[in-house]
Amino acid sequence: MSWMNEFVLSEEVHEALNAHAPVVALESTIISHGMPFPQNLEVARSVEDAVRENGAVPATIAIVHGRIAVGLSSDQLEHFAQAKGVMKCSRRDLPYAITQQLNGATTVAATMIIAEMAGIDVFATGGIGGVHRGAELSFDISADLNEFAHTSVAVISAGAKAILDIPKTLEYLETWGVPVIGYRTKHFPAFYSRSSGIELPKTLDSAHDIAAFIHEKKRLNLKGGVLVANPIPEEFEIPADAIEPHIAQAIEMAASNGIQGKELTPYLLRTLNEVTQGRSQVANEQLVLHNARLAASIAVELANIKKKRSFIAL
Ligand code: PSU
Ligand code: MN
Repeated sequence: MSWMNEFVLSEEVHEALNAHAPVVALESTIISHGMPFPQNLEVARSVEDAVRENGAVPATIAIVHGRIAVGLSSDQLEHFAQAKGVMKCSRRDLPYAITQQLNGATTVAATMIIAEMAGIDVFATGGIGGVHRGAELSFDISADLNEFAHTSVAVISAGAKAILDIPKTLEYLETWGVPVIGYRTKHFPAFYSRSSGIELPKTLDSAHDIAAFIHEKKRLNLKGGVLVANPIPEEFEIPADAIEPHIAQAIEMAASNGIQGKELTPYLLRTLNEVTQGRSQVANEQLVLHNARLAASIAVELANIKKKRSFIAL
Protein backbone atom coordinates (compact mmCIF):
# COMPACT_ATOMS: atom_id res chain seq x y z
CA MET A 1 0.00 0.00 0.00
CA SER A 2 1.25 3.47 -0.80
CA TRP A 3 0.88 4.81 2.74
CA MET A 4 3.33 2.13 3.89
CA ASN A 5 6.08 4.39 2.48
CA GLU A 6 5.15 7.00 5.06
CA PHE A 7 4.82 4.47 7.87
CA VAL A 8 7.87 3.58 9.98
CA LEU A 9 7.77 0.96 12.73
CA SER A 10 10.61 0.65 15.23
CA GLU A 11 12.28 -2.74 15.19
CA GLU A 12 10.90 -3.60 18.62
CA VAL A 13 7.32 -2.74 17.58
CA HIS A 14 7.64 -4.48 14.21
CA GLU A 15 8.77 -7.72 15.86
CA ALA A 16 6.06 -7.58 18.51
CA LEU A 17 3.27 -6.97 16.00
CA ASN A 18 4.49 -9.78 13.74
CA ALA A 19 4.53 -12.15 16.71
CA HIS A 20 1.06 -10.96 17.89
CA ALA A 21 2.75 -9.97 21.15
CA PRO A 22 1.21 -7.26 23.36
CA VAL A 23 1.89 -3.64 22.30
CA VAL A 24 0.75 -0.39 23.96
CA ALA A 25 0.45 2.83 21.92
CA LEU A 26 1.51 6.12 23.56
CA GLU A 27 0.79 9.66 22.34
CA SER A 28 3.27 12.48 21.75
CA THR A 29 1.17 15.64 22.28
CA ILE A 30 1.43 15.00 26.01
CA ILE A 31 5.25 15.20 25.52
CA SER A 32 5.47 18.23 23.19
CA HIS A 33 2.48 20.27 24.38
CA GLY A 34 1.26 18.78 27.67
CA MET A 35 4.22 18.96 30.04
CA PRO A 36 7.29 21.17 30.60
CA PHE A 37 10.85 20.14 29.70
CA PRO A 38 12.70 18.22 31.13
CA GLN A 39 9.96 16.45 33.11
CA ASN A 40 8.21 15.55 29.85
CA LEU A 41 11.27 13.59 28.67
CA GLU A 42 11.61 11.77 31.98
CA VAL A 43 7.93 10.85 31.88
CA ALA A 44 8.11 9.70 28.24
CA ARG A 45 11.00 7.40 29.09
CA SER A 46 9.64 6.05 32.37
CA VAL A 47 6.24 5.39 30.78
CA GLU A 48 7.93 3.26 28.11
CA ASP A 49 9.83 1.41 30.87
CA ALA A 50 6.60 0.83 32.82
CA VAL A 51 5.00 -0.75 29.74
CA ARG A 52 8.00 -3.06 29.28
CA GLU A 53 8.09 -4.01 32.99
CA ASN A 54 4.48 -5.11 32.67
CA GLY A 55 5.06 -7.38 29.70
CA ALA A 56 4.23 -5.26 26.63
CA VAL A 57 6.14 -3.27 24.02
CA PRO A 58 5.69 0.54 24.02
CA ALA A 59 4.92 2.29 20.72
CA THR A 60 5.15 6.06 21.05
CA ILE A 61 3.49 7.57 17.98
CA ALA A 62 4.41 10.80 16.17
CA ILE A 63 4.96 12.29 12.69
CA VAL A 64 8.71 12.51 12.06
CA HIS A 65 9.59 14.66 9.04
CA GLY A 66 6.31 13.73 7.42
CA ARG A 67 6.54 10.03 8.19
CA ILE A 68 4.20 8.23 10.53
CA ALA A 69 6.44 6.75 13.22
CA VAL A 70 5.23 3.97 15.51
CA GLY A 71 7.92 3.52 18.16
CA LEU A 72 10.42 6.35 18.63
CA SER A 73 14.16 6.18 19.27
CA SER A 74 15.63 7.77 22.37
CA ASP A 75 16.91 10.72 20.26
CA GLN A 76 13.51 11.20 18.68
CA LEU A 77 11.83 11.23 22.09
CA GLU A 78 14.29 13.91 23.17
CA HIS A 79 13.56 15.95 20.05
CA PHE A 80 9.80 15.89 20.68
CA ALA A 81 10.40 16.87 24.32
CA GLN A 82 12.65 19.85 23.45
CA ALA A 83 11.72 21.19 20.02
CA LYS A 84 9.62 24.32 19.85
CA GLY A 85 8.19 23.97 16.33
CA VAL A 86 6.42 20.62 16.70
CA MET A 87 2.89 20.79 15.26
CA LYS A 88 0.04 19.54 17.44
CA CYS A 89 -1.71 17.04 15.14
CA SER A 90 -5.26 15.85 15.52
CA ARG A 91 -7.31 13.98 12.85
CA ARG A 92 -7.67 17.00 10.54
CA ASP A 93 -3.93 17.82 10.64
CA LEU A 94 -2.39 14.47 9.64
CA PRO A 95 -2.35 14.94 5.83
CA TYR A 96 -0.84 18.42 6.26
CA ALA A 97 1.97 17.28 8.55
CA ILE A 98 2.74 14.36 6.22
CA THR A 99 2.72 16.24 2.90
CA GLN A 100 4.60 19.22 4.34
CA GLN A 101 7.14 16.83 5.90
CA LEU A 102 6.75 18.31 9.38
CA ASN A 103 7.37 17.01 12.85
CA GLY A 104 3.98 16.47 14.43
CA ALA A 105 2.95 15.42 17.92
CA THR A 106 -0.21 13.30 17.82
CA THR A 107 -3.20 13.93 20.08
CA VAL A 108 -5.39 11.17 21.47
CA ALA A 109 -7.50 11.26 18.27
CA ALA A 110 -4.54 11.07 15.86
CA THR A 111 -2.77 8.46 17.98
CA MET A 112 -5.92 6.28 17.94
CA ILE A 113 -6.07 6.53 14.14
CA ILE A 114 -2.45 5.50 13.69
CA ALA A 115 -2.63 2.77 16.35
CA GLU A 116 -5.59 1.23 14.52
CA MET A 117 -3.71 1.39 11.19
CA ALA A 118 -0.76 -0.40 12.80
CA GLY A 119 -2.96 -3.05 14.46
CA ILE A 120 -2.48 -1.86 18.05
CA ASP A 121 -5.58 -2.27 20.26
CA VAL A 122 -4.52 -0.60 23.51
CA PHE A 123 -3.31 2.96 24.15
CA ALA A 124 -2.28 4.65 27.41
CA THR A 125 -2.43 8.38 28.09
CA GLY A 126 -3.06 10.85 30.93
CA GLY A 127 -6.31 12.63 30.18
CA ILE A 128 -8.45 12.84 27.05
CA GLY A 129 -9.78 15.98 25.39
CA GLY A 130 -13.49 16.65 25.85
CA VAL A 131 -16.26 19.23 25.93
CA HIS A 132 -14.80 22.49 27.25
CA ARG A 133 -16.58 24.52 29.91
CA GLY A 134 -18.68 27.14 28.12
CA ALA A 135 -18.92 24.97 24.96
CA GLU A 136 -22.53 26.11 24.57
CA LEU A 137 -21.02 29.46 23.48
CA SER A 138 -17.56 28.51 22.16
CA PHE A 139 -18.56 25.19 20.46
CA ASP A 140 -15.17 23.85 21.69
CA ILE A 141 -15.47 20.06 21.72
CA SER A 142 -12.26 18.05 21.25
CA ALA A 143 -11.97 15.87 18.15
CA ASP A 144 -10.86 13.14 20.59
CA LEU A 145 -14.50 12.46 21.46
CA ASN A 146 -15.62 11.87 17.89
CA GLU A 147 -12.65 9.60 17.34
CA PHE A 148 -13.97 7.27 20.01
CA ALA A 149 -17.12 6.89 17.90
CA HIS A 150 -15.20 5.54 14.89
CA THR A 151 -11.80 4.15 15.77
CA SER A 152 -11.48 0.80 17.50
CA VAL A 153 -8.79 1.37 20.10
CA ALA A 154 -9.10 1.13 23.89
CA VAL A 155 -7.72 4.20 25.67
CA ILE A 156 -6.60 3.98 29.29
CA SER A 157 -6.84 7.40 30.96
CA ALA A 158 -7.31 8.97 34.38
CA GLY A 159 -10.61 10.42 33.18
CA ALA A 160 -10.74 14.02 32.04
CA LYS A 161 -9.27 17.15 33.59
CA ALA A 162 -11.74 19.41 35.30
CA ILE A 163 -10.70 22.17 32.86
CA LEU A 164 -13.46 20.41 30.88
CA ASP A 165 -17.19 20.11 31.43
CA ILE A 166 -17.15 16.50 32.62
CA PRO A 167 -20.94 15.84 32.60
CA LYS A 168 -21.21 17.12 29.00
CA THR A 169 -18.15 15.08 27.99
CA LEU A 170 -19.80 11.91 29.31
CA GLU A 171 -23.12 12.79 27.63
CA TYR A 172 -21.30 13.20 24.32
CA LEU A 173 -19.64 9.79 24.67
CA GLU A 174 -22.98 8.23 25.58
CA THR A 175 -24.63 9.70 22.47
CA TRP A 176 -21.97 8.12 20.27
CA GLY A 177 -22.27 4.76 21.99
CA VAL A 178 -18.80 4.84 23.50
CA PRO A 179 -18.40 2.53 26.50
CA VAL A 180 -16.75 4.13 29.52
CA ILE A 181 -15.48 1.56 31.99
CA GLY A 182 -14.37 2.44 35.51
CA TYR A 183 -11.43 0.31 36.59
CA ARG A 184 -12.13 -0.65 40.21
CA THR A 185 -14.27 2.47 40.60
CA LYS A 186 -17.95 3.33 40.29
CA HIS A 187 -17.19 6.98 39.56
CA PHE A 188 -15.65 8.76 36.61
CA PRO A 189 -12.26 10.09 37.76
CA ALA A 190 -11.31 13.75 37.29
CA PHE A 191 -7.59 13.38 36.54
CA TYR A 192 -6.02 14.89 39.72
CA SER A 193 -8.93 13.64 41.82
CA ARG A 194 -10.10 10.05 42.09
CA SER A 195 -13.73 10.97 41.57
CA SER A 196 -15.70 13.61 39.67
CA GLY A 197 -18.75 12.55 41.67
CA ILE A 198 -20.40 11.24 38.50
CA GLU A 199 -21.44 7.59 38.59
CA LEU A 200 -20.47 5.26 35.78
CA PRO A 201 -22.77 2.52 34.53
CA LYS A 202 -19.91 0.00 34.19
CA THR A 203 -17.14 -1.11 36.52
CA LEU A 204 -14.65 -3.90 35.85
CA ASP A 205 -12.10 -5.10 38.38
CA SER A 206 -9.43 -6.89 36.38
CA ALA A 207 -7.30 -6.40 33.29
CA HIS A 208 -8.64 -9.73 32.06
CA ASP A 209 -12.27 -8.61 32.23
CA ILE A 210 -11.45 -5.38 30.37
CA ALA A 211 -9.59 -7.34 27.68
CA ALA A 212 -12.59 -9.71 27.34
CA PHE A 213 -14.89 -6.68 26.92
CA ILE A 214 -12.63 -5.19 24.21
CA HIS A 215 -12.44 -8.53 22.43
CA GLU A 216 -16.20 -9.06 22.51
CA LYS A 217 -16.86 -5.55 21.17
CA LYS A 218 -14.61 -6.32 18.18
CA ARG A 219 -16.16 -9.75 17.70
CA LEU A 220 -19.59 -8.12 17.47
CA ASN A 221 -18.13 -5.72 14.89
CA LEU A 222 -19.13 -2.72 17.03
CA LYS A 223 -16.74 -0.12 15.71
CA GLY A 224 -15.33 2.59 17.95
CA GLY A 225 -13.16 3.00 20.99
CA VAL A 226 -13.45 2.06 24.63
CA LEU A 227 -12.57 4.55 27.36
CA VAL A 228 -11.07 2.91 30.44
CA ALA A 229 -11.09 5.28 33.41
CA ASN A 230 -8.33 4.51 35.92
CA PRO A 231 -8.29 6.79 38.99
CA ILE A 232 -5.01 8.34 40.14
CA PRO A 233 -3.43 6.40 43.06
CA GLU A 234 -4.68 7.75 46.40
CA GLU A 235 -1.26 8.89 47.62
CA PHE A 236 -0.87 11.30 44.67
CA GLU A 237 -4.42 12.63 44.55
CA ILE A 238 -5.10 16.38 44.71
CA PRO A 239 -8.60 16.93 46.17
CA ALA A 240 -11.09 18.60 43.81
CA ASP A 241 -11.60 21.62 46.09
CA ALA A 242 -7.83 22.25 46.21
CA ILE A 243 -7.38 22.24 42.42
CA GLU A 244 -10.65 23.96 41.44
CA PRO A 245 -9.61 27.59 42.22
CA HIS A 246 -6.48 27.08 40.11
CA ILE A 247 -8.53 25.68 37.23
CA ALA A 248 -10.92 28.64 37.44
CA GLN A 249 -7.93 30.99 37.37
CA ALA A 250 -6.41 29.26 34.32
CA ILE A 251 -9.72 29.41 32.43
CA GLU A 252 -10.09 33.12 33.26
CA MET A 253 -6.56 33.84 32.05
CA ALA A 254 -7.26 31.98 28.78
CA ALA A 255 -10.40 34.04 28.22
CA SER A 256 -8.74 37.37 28.94
CA ASN A 257 -5.84 36.49 26.62
CA GLY A 258 -8.24 35.42 23.85
CA ILE A 259 -6.85 31.87 23.68
CA GLN A 260 -8.99 29.50 21.59
CA GLY A 261 -8.94 26.60 19.14
CA LYS A 262 -6.10 24.08 19.31
CA GLU A 263 -4.07 26.43 21.56
CA LEU A 264 -6.59 26.29 24.39
CA THR A 265 -5.79 22.86 25.89
CA PRO A 266 -1.97 23.37 25.87
CA TYR A 267 -2.43 26.88 27.32
CA LEU A 268 -4.64 25.60 30.16
CA LEU A 269 -2.23 22.75 30.95
CA ARG A 270 0.76 25.13 31.01
CA THR A 271 -1.00 27.75 33.09
CA LEU A 272 -2.30 25.20 35.57
CA ASN A 273 1.24 23.98 36.05
CA GLU A 274 2.45 27.52 36.68
CA VAL A 275 -0.29 28.53 39.08
CA THR A 276 0.14 25.35 41.15
CA GLN A 277 3.92 25.90 41.11
CA GLY A 278 4.48 22.45 39.64
CA ARG A 279 2.42 20.64 42.27
CA SER A 280 0.14 19.28 39.58
CA GLN A 281 3.09 17.92 37.59
CA VAL A 282 3.91 15.18 40.13
CA ALA A 283 0.32 13.97 40.11
CA ASN A 284 0.33 14.08 36.31
CA GLU A 285 3.47 11.94 36.08
CA GLN A 286 2.18 9.34 38.51
CA LEU A 287 -1.19 8.91 36.88
CA VAL A 288 0.35 8.44 33.41
CA LEU A 289 2.63 5.73 34.81
CA HIS A 290 -0.33 4.11 36.55
CA ASN A 291 -2.25 4.07 33.24
CA ALA A 292 0.73 2.64 31.34
CA ARG A 293 0.95 -0.29 33.76
CA LEU A 294 -2.76 -1.08 33.47
CA ALA A 295 -2.65 -0.70 29.67
CA ALA A 296 0.24 -3.18 29.46
CA SER A 297 -1.66 -5.72 31.59
CA ILE A 298 -4.75 -5.32 29.41
CA ALA A 299 -2.64 -5.75 26.24
CA VAL A 300 -1.12 -8.94 27.70
CA GLU A 301 -4.56 -10.36 28.56
CA LEU A 302 -5.94 -9.42 25.14
CA ALA A 303 -3.05 -11.13 23.35
CA ASN A 304 -3.75 -14.28 25.42
CA ILE A 305 -7.47 -14.21 24.65
CA LYS A 306 -6.76 -13.84 20.92
CA LYS A 307 -4.27 -16.72 21.00
CA LYS A 308 -6.74 -19.02 22.76
CA ARG A 309 -9.56 -18.11 20.38
CA SER A 310 -7.47 -18.77 17.27
CA PHE A 311 -6.40 -22.09 18.80
CA ILE A 312 -10.05 -23.06 19.30
CA ALA A 313 -10.80 -22.00 15.72
CA LEU A 314 -8.23 -24.51 14.47
N1 PSU B 1 -5.58 16.54 28.50
C1 PSU B 1 -4.58 16.40 29.39
N2 PSU B 1 -3.29 16.35 28.94
C2 PSU B 1 -2.99 16.41 27.60
C3 PSU B 1 -4.06 16.54 26.67
C4 PSU B 1 -5.33 16.60 27.15
O1 PSU B 1 -4.83 16.33 30.58
O2 PSU B 1 -1.81 16.36 27.24
C5 PSU B 1 -3.75 16.57 25.19
C6 PSU B 1 -4.02 15.19 24.56
O3 PSU B 1 -3.07 14.96 23.53
C7 PSU B 1 -5.39 15.38 23.93
C8 PSU B 1 -5.32 16.80 23.48
O4 PSU B 1 -5.67 14.49 22.87
O5 PSU B 1 -4.63 17.48 24.53
C9 PSU B 1 -6.68 17.42 23.24
O6 PSU B 1 -6.56 18.66 22.63
P1 PSU B 1 -7.86 19.40 22.07
O7 PSU B 1 -8.67 19.73 23.27
O8 PSU B 1 -7.32 20.60 21.36
O9 PSU B 1 -8.53 18.42 21.15
MN1 MN C 1 -10.74 22.34 20.95
